[in-house]
Amino acid sequence: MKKIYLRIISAALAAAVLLTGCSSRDLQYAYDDDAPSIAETFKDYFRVGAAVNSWDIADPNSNQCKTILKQYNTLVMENESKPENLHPEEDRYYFDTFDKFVDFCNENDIVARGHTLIWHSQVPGWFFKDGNEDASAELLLQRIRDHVTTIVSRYKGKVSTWDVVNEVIGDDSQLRFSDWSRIVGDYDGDGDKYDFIEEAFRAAHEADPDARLIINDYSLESSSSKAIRMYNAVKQMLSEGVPIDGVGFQMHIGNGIDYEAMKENFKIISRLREIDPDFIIEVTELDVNCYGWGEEKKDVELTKDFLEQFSKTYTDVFKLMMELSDEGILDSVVMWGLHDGVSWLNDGHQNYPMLIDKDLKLKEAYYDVLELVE
Ligand code: 9MR
Repeated sequence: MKKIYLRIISAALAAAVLLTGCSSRDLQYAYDDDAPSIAETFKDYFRVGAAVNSWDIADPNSNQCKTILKQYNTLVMENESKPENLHPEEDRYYFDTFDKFVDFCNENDIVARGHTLIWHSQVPGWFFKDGNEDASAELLLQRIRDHVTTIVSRYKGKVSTWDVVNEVIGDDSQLRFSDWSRIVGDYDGDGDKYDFIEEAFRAAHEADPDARLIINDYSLESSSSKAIRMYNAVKQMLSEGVPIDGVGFQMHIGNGIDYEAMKENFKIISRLREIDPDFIIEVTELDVNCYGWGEEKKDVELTKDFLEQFSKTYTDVFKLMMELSDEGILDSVVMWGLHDGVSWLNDGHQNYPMLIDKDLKLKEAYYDVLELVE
């Protein structure tokens, strides 16, 4: 009789698994003492980190903070170290929040990343103005130098990697037309308009010669024309002695990717090693959007097929990143958010882009990714 009951129970469980797409795995909370750690698992390949906010690390006893300490060995601030937050007015820097973040990282052996020194978004308008007029190229270059020097030298030896410039290549794969490129233009007359970028990298390198300096952008993994444009721009700047150490692939990807195309696009940027043998790639903002870009958003159903695809997307990406690590070109991977509940991709519709769900529970895909490591 007991046996029959057991059979009925296990058949019911199997049916539930089929219907819900959940396996019989016992999913743990990311902060559980006996939960695995993604950073620890991948330690021979690359660091693994997340974008966080000051409130996530404010209370060491919170589940968020325990998750961070358990799961990650590199961190970046999602918004609080951007120009509008660090340098809202010309004569006023606001360092408190970032100081605390950097101290938290340093005290806990976590590699701190700085995001971002120069960007066309989340930047205060004063940079580009001189009274009611546009600032001159000279004035803007001077402001770039002051801004970068002040920030990078304050965190010398404490912030090991900076996204010096962010998203300078546009969707059309041309240098983005922004106030930075418009005003500074081809200041040195050498035929390119990378001058604002060059000034930022040079100032950052002078302020902290040991800091890793990254040029960060999106869609590099999916758009070969953008990857080629990035390759050409960096090649040109390296030939002029601009101290760029690596390219950051943001990797805001969709659920389902063209693996071969992604691999080819990484290869394009890897070829910068022919110019600088130490050139590196970082993955800086990884997440998997459950909705296609521009697609009408109906609440996603977490069907078995959907979850399998989600897991495959993540495992494919991690597989490729492990190969890149084996080639010695990638050593840092950062996820853009701590868990599903706080992702920037929740814009009115619940999204499920991370490996940790909104209750801080580890997802099936998380375990699948960890299984890639023997
Ligand atoms: O996640 C960030 C979100 O909270 C902000 O509202 C947004 C403002 O532009 O920036 C988001 O972070 C972006 C990052 O700084 C650069 N790459 C794209 C990220 C997602 O938009």
